[in-house]
Amino acid sequence: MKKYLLLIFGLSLFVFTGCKQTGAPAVKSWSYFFEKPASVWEETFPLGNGRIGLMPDGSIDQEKIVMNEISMWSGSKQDTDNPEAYKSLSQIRNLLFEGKNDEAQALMYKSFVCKGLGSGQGNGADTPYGSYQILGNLEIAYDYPNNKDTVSQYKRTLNLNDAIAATSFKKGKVLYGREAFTSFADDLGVVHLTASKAGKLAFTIKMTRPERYTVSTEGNDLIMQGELASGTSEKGPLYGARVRIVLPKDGDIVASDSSLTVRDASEATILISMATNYFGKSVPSQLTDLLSAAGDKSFEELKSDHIAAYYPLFSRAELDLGTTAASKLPINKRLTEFNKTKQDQDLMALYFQFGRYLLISSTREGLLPPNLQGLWCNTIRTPWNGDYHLNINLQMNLWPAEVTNLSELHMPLIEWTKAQVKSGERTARVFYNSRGWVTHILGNVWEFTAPGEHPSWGATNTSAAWLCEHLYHHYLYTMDKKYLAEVYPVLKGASLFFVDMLVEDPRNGYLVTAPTTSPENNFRTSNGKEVAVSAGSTMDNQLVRELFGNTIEAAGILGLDSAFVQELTAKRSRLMPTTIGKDGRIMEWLNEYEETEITHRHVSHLYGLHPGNEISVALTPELAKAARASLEKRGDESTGWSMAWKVNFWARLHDGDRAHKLLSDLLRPCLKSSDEPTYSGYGSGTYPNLFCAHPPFQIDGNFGGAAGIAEMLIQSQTGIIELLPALPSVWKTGSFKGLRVRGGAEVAVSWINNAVKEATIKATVDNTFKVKLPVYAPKLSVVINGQSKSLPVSDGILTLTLQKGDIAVLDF
Ligand code: FUC
Repeated sequence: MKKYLLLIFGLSLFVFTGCKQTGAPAVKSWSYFFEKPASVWEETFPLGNGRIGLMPDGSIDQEKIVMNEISMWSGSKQDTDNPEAYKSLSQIRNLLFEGKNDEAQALMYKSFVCKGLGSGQGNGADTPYGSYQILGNLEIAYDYPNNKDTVSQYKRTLNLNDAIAATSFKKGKVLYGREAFTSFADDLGVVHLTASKAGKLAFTIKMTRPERYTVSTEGNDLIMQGELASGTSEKGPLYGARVRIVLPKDGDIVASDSSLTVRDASEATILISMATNYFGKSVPSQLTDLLSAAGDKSFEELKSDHIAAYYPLFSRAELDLGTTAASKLPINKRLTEFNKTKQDQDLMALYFQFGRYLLISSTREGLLPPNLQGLWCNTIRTPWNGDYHLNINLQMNLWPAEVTNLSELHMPLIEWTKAQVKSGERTARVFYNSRGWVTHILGNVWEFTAPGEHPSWGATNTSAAWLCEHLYHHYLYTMDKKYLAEVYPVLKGASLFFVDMLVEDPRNGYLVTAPTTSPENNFRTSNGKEVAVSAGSTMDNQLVRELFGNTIEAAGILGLDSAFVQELTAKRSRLMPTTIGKDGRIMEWLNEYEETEITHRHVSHLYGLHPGNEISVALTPELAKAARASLEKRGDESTGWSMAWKVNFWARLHDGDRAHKLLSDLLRPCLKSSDEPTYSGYGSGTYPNLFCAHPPFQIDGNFGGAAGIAEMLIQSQTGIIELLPALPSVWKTGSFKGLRVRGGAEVAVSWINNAVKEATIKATVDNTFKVKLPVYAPKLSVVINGQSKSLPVSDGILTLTLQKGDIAVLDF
């Protein structure tokens, strides 16, 4: 009997901890799979540890594993500040104020662009702007006892709980297994190969890349080295990879000049180290140091250390929307099925966890933020240089960071922002004769802050304001005053730029940004010309209002700069408020221009609805109604990231069913047929490996979609915690845990028949929290740290004062 009880206890411990001794709460098993090898790159699995990435394709005979490294950038630092630009600034402004936007834009094309080629129209790999690019391919040619034997039981799975990709199949009578991961503990790529029968594993490995590399061998190590283009006559960035094969049981390794061959083995572990000199360290020594640091660890040790380092991050948040039979389908079929029936809500929960998985895998403290493709690319000329686009894309990548409980993964973006300040100060001075710092739409790892080469999209100059929203956002979730004091100078510098740069528009007396755009939309002037450049745009007003507001608030918290606060307050009151046009929509510009592309993907003038916070259903119902009208006119159909943004917009408008509809659109299979994929993709939506399709693959939609799901479940931007603010009717019963709110708390909620059943709020700092009570739940009981409490409720809002670590359970 005793033994039996012990067994039950042991089993429940196993279930509770998810079998891992990490102390983190267990999440259910999250994975997806294919029943065939990848036929295009967008069917391979992304593995990454924030620095290095692997994408195995699971081929039976010739496997290709794409290798990535987050700092694998060509290019170099350059002076892009054009000293001639400022000379034409006042003329550009005068033309704008005279309504001659087309002439102003033409003058800008001549004079108000960066020095040099800029981003090279997205083809900057060989220029100083540079491009994020593939590190290389690890190619594995397998040799089977009988290559003609048939293959059966093929399965390839990406397990999100372990961050491991596994492939298994039978060839003849031998069962072959492969596991791959990018270790969070040892910072190495690890590929483990097994054969069920002794000595039946044989293969040859090589490394290749489209250009600029040499390969050699040294003992059992295969080495790739190279130099990327700097775009100048100076030396370019250096990179390398070193691959070592370990045979723990049997078999031989034979090295040629450029390959390693394994014969007669039962098991092999391939260790892959990758590095660049971007952070100032020698490539060869990083490569060997990483391999030596892993020492003689067995594969089992490498694997358990990796899981122990990764799982605590992944398991911080959980979402359960129930499962259906469709959950058991291979992912390509699952996507197709979902597109037909819209039944598989669990696919949306998987998309949420996949978004968190991608963030954990593509950025790491001390390194770089996720780029346009996160960490994963398979070419030299990555679309848009795989850079940091700052008129939404980079920012969207970090939307899930705070709310889905990965706050420290916000730091690489915050550090990257700080790193732009020096260059941005020079750009502010040279182009605008302003103090403070500015950056425009383009961003890379070389501190490019000047306007882009095409003013129609390159003139946007409120990107620093948008980045600063992230700096303040991190404070609102952590309430960390020491951190706030560190970033305050960055907010102040961004504000200072606008203090100097804002100019009075004589037509209406408002202070406006000029020249500017509303990314990247065009409008028709009264003389019928199509232009992008304007004086003032709604997004700029919203961003500057928010930046000034946050800077004022931060200065108040830190007790600093009272005179500057007064100046900001005065200027803030002279910005044009978000205004409703005659057609009932939010105006996108200062004037009611007619936009040339009514369904344009950017919905910049709704920045104040999301991620900003000046349009809300509760506080500004008229503006919320106008925002809805704007969205209706823009339509749902768009690029991947735009549909993801719209999930967030509809969530903020508290329309769960419409948010769900947009999420369903985002999950639409984007290839013509999942069995006959075309490489470049077909439309916007989702690739078979769950990557978001702009098209092409762009990771922002994955992150925006995951954040949108969180936004449907919890909101706190108005200072009040709203539980299930945009719950779609089809998410009838479910639960989440580990989502975070502003003010510093973690929230778990379960609901039944679309009504909150129980909510748990755990304070991560001492604070007072306001919770909006659902109107349909009058029988509230509140228990704090196990003790029943009777607390004040006023206007349907419950006030909870908690100390760090306190747990309040609200039972509805
Ligand atoms: C912006 C968007 C495009 C694309 C590019 C990387 O310019 O307008 O759609 O996402 O960034």
